[in-house]
Amino acid sequence: MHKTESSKRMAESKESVWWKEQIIYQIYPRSFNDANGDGIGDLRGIIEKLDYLKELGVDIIWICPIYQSPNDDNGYDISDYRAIHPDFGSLADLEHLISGLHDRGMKLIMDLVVNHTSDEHEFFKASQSSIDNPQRDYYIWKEPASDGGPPNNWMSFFGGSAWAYDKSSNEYYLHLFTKKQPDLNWENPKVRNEIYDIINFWLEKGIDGFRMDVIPLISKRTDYPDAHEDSFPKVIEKVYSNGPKVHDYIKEMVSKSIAHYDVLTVGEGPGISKEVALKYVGKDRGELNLIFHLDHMYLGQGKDGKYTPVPYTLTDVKRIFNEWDEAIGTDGWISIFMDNHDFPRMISRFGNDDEYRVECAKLFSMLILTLRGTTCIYQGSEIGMTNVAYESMDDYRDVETLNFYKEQKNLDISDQDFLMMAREHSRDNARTPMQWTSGKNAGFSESDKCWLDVNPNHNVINVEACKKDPNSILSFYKQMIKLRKNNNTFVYGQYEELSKGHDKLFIYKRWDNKQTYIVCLNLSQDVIDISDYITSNVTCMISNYKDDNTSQLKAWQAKLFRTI
Ligand code: ISL
Ligand code: CA
Repeated sequence: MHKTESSKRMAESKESVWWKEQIIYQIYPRSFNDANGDGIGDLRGIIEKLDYLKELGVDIIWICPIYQSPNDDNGYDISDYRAIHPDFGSLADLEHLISGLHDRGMKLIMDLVVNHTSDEHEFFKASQSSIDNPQRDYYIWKEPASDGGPPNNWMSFFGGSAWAYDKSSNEYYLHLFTKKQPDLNWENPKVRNEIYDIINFWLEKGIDGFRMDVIPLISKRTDYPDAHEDSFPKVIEKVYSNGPKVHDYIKEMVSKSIAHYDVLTVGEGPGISKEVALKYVGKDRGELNLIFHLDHMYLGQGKDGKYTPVPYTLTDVKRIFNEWDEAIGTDGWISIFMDNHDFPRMISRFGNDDEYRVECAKLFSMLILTLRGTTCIYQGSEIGMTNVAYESMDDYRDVETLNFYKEQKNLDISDQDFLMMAREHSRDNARTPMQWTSGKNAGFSESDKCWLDVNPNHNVINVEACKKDPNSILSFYKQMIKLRKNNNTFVYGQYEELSKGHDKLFIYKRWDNKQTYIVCLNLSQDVIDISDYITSNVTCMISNYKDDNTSQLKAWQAKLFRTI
């Protein structure tokens, strides 16, 4: 072998790691599949669907928190990190799930929520019990401001002050999320060691990594400055996230736990801008493997977040993808996704979930499977699930929706308008039960009542119907997943948008020294000529329409070309 060739191979193999090439599938366990008929999805329910997931072609399953929790925020408020919530099953069920996945060559990553605990966690109970308790400084306690009010003007992600008053000690504790999610004090080395023990406990069970909830929030600016930014995402970025010790903490966490295992770490990155991202995921940083940045997800959030909306366009979405690709390239790594359990359904938000629902769902699958980064598919996207339009606020369960509803008067929104906004923005849009069949409860549960009502459109949108139709969204996902997995150009290849500035087209090139692909997406209902973009000899590999006229894109048409 030539020297150059062998060194090139070495470079390639150094570059190639499983978590770049594999595909993540996110499961919201309460809503995936209910095996025991109590109306709540569970681990046995997931186990029943492992062959479905294998057939889809995904590799890494991320499951949202399944630990013991009073469920103020559906498991993101943990009261015992080493116990499985009985709603979901037992530790034995989890072990069964791990082996079921491993037997199929798949992996499991769990949610690690360690910026905060539940207020029902033993640590917080001790901490709150008295100012002199040795665990008092496991959390962040502050004296009132001079007027007796909260120590500063920080707002919770879910509305209202981020400080809760504790009468018995006349102090406030910090909770960036709900009052029942007090923030841990990472300045305290004892807290950090407790957390590393928890991480090691789960790694020893043989899981394949973690999705780390709000990881850039763990280090606080300990002078607690007031926030003056003009949008909530900016407050997150400039005031809550990227605190002075965040990288020391992540490095320490990795060296004391993660580094001893071949596992994947995905940081959820609220407030991680493209300017600082490489500090978290840069190849040689010894921190995280990849992040979910939220720039495109936070589009449209104004002063207090999603319920004080500001306008944005699809050009902003493209710009964000472009800028992130440029900032990261192959120096670090990100995930590509367009929805999760915290945001509306991707086709309802960015596309057309009505007349062109099928075309749109296929188009967005092509988008998330051909950009540079590890694709993460949220459960239900593979069958084109949509937002739900509940009749009344009584049908909503999400604490964010309900808290902002309480705050609605301050936000100057009428009752009817709030319901309309909830239909557009509520996290429950993404949390309705998975639609397996057109039957009772969409085949999700035998129960008479599910924890959150199923979307009535399950009579049309469901897995069973997709399986019968060779042109279904599900079948398109399978083809796209196969295509990506057989062509590493989509993983490692370079990226460039060819349609910059166009407000309807998103056309880009992915290439390396072996192949060039051109992805053509029409993010509108107009028929658009694309002959200017397809200059060389090309062959169409897949399209979401039957016809193959290379010079035109129909409404929400998506075509993938290979140059020959
Ligand atoms: O949900 C959001 C906006 O509606 C986000 O701002 C979200 O709160 C943020 O990305 C953090 O999310 C994560 O931590 C939260 C939890 O509620 C979310 O479900 C989780 O993904 C607190 O643990
Ligand atoms: Ca159940």
